[in-house]
Amino acid sequence: MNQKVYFAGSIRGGRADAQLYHDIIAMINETDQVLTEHVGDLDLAAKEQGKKDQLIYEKDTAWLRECDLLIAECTCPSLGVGYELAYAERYNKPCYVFYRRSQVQLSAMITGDPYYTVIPYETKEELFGKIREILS
Ligand code: 6IA
Repeated sequence: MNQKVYFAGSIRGGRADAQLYHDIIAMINETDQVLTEHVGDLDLAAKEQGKKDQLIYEKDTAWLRECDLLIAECTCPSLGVGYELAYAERYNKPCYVFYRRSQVQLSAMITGDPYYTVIPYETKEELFGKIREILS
């Protein structure tokens, strides 16, 4: 309850799962607080224009230091999400990494690092059930 959650999902890596990110964020926000709501913004491409990358980096790394835990959806590969995972490990933040096993073979740099809790799933119901367990 009321934990600060850093939700990580692909932005420039591709937006195929944007609706899923949106739904995950809404679900987490029912009980806890997502710091990174923009990841689920369905109109992000238009808003991204003109945003300074350095400001994005500074804001996101501040949130990474502030969060209680990180939840990442990694089916769509993203350099930024990989960076965020390494950054969160440096600050000893618990990290839960989700991906759809049938669609992607996750990088060995994530699955090979015992620090991360890697959770494969197939259905949205399964994913939501596991996130609820983590938050409870
Ligand atoms: O390499 P990627 O762009 O796929 O990296 C995605 C990850 O980096 C996400 O988990 C975000 O936390 C972070 N990230 C990437 N771009 C942005 C961003 N752009 N704003 C905040 N975090 C970002 C501006 C969007 C805004 C104007 C709505």
